[in-house]
Amino acid sequence: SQRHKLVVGNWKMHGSHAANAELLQGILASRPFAAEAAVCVPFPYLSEVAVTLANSGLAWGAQDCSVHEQGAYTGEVSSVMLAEFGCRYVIVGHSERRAYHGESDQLVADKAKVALARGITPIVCVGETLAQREAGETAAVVKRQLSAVVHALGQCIGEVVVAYEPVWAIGTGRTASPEQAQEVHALLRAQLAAATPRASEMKLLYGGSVKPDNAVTLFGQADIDGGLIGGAALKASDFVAILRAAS
Ligand code: G2H
Repeated sequence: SQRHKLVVGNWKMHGSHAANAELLQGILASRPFAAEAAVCVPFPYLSEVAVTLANSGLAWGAQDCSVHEQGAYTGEVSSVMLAEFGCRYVIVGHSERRAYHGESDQLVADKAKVALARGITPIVCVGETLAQREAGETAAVVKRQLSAVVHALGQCIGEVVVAYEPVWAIGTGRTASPEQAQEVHALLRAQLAAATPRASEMKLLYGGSVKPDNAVTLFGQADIDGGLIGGAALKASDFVAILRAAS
């Protein structure tokens, strides 16, 4: 496709001062990248990552944000704060947050809206569980999840990145086949096209056990514009190999 590929590392709750420095140096040593690249890191590391990656060509972001801008919300981090640390992206609605923190479609949509209002691109995650796939509900589930975001954002929907992450493929080593992923991406793109003329420019990422050896075929699909990478984003050589696959 004409769309420039995007590869985003989702570090989840991994890292340490020492490990982050080594990982980032390993990635930066392999510049320049043909694809656009970013890492979404745990909140406490945003400050050091912002310093290390300033003007590096590698963008950074967070893995969640509050739906509120400030106030008595103990433990929460706002998009206003993320903007102060130079975040270009924030992941919202990852299935781990939907499942372990009870995040609803509406909350995820509202988070995407507050992030965009602060100039941060939300990476909105959607995806079905294994039970939903087996019940033939995949299309309905992702449609419902995306629909909440479309309604919340209106024409601004064209500014988000969407990540399709089938829950059964996350961290399991079980990747969706390129055909299975493409099928859902095509549905998502069609749904977006009904909402915005910019749908054809929007980036739709695939996430769920993307590795160096499956990245090329996944990224070769017509509606897959890159990946959201978990486990393989923690090793510089793997992340760089995936970035190369996106070139
Ligand atoms: C899916 C993905 C990153 P992994 O959650 O968001 O993780 O590549 O480890 O399946």
